Amino acid sequence: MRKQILQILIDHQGNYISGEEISSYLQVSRTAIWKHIQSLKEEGYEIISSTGKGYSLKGRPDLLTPLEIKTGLKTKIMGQKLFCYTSVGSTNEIAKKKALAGEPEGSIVVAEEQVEGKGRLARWWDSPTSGLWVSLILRPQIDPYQAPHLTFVSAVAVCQALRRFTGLKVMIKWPNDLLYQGKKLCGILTELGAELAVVNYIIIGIGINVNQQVKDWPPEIRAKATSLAAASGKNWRRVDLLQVLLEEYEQVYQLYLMQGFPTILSLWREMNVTLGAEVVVTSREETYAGFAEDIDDYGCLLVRRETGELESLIAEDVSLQKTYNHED
Ligand code: BT5
Repeated sequence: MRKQILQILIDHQGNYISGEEISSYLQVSRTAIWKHIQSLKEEGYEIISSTGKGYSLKGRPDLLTPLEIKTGLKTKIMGQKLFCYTSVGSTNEIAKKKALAGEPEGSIVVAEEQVEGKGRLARWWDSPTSGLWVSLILRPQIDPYQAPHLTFVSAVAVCQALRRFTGLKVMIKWPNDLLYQGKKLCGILTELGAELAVVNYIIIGIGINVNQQVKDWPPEIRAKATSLAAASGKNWRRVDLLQVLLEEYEQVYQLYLMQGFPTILSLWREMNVTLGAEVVVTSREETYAGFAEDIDDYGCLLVRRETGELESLIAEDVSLQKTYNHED
């Protein structure tokens, strides 16, 4: 009921709508409408009530609540079931438990902050309340060796969402980073729950720096991280970004399921900064320079060493020799 009332107020934003009209749309009493309006106000919605005119919505909180996320969400599966928290260790850890408990594909876990946000290879992820930290549960019918494809699906979907939402020319760096002008704006963590031949679930953790300011960064990442606010000079509503993200994700994921990896890879090629670049590769054993030639069918990066051998990389760290300005 509150979602329907909120939707009506949003549809009439800038104008007033009377309690009588709302109650006749929804077939409930005006007193019931009044009570729902009071509880919306308590949640942070700015609603003006004027005698003779009715109600007018002046402002919505940027809170990651089910009501805010679902109102106006245009997806069929992504985010249709959601778990929202104020503070968690890691949304990926919660999503894993939900997946094991049988929650369906498209369920999401989102939190205002993470106190133990995770990066790849047991690294940390700084996750204060000004960012967007979300994990998606997927259950694709693919073989476990194809799971890295989902990192490509995710990078393309998030890149498209960020470009559509902000107009900024965000780029992808293999395997899991989204950059703006060479600085990290978003990281993706893909985790697989599988038996030898069957994928049970895949968790896609997406961390987007939204409204953090440069001074907010821990010193070790200050020079290499950025946020949408730092890049654009203004703050962004995380709820609206999440809705765009879920819509783009659903569309790119469907494309993958119907047309396979080659279609996603060709989209990825248009948005990436790694292929064709001189790179430095850091693996567990060594660090070496090379040239990033191509991506294979499994999503591995093919790097030609200066000595001529071709290496196939799965999850090593690759840094670009030069910082390219992709606004040019
Ligand atoms: C990643 O790892 O980039 C994957 C990050 C995934 C985060 C999401 S948030 C929702 C979900 N729940 C989780 O617990 N995780 C996922 P990696 O490529 O390993 O990068 C980690 C490195 O990036 C760290 O070692 C730092 O150097 C740097 N870093 C940490 N926090 C950052 C931030 N907020 N922005 C930019 N760089 C950061």
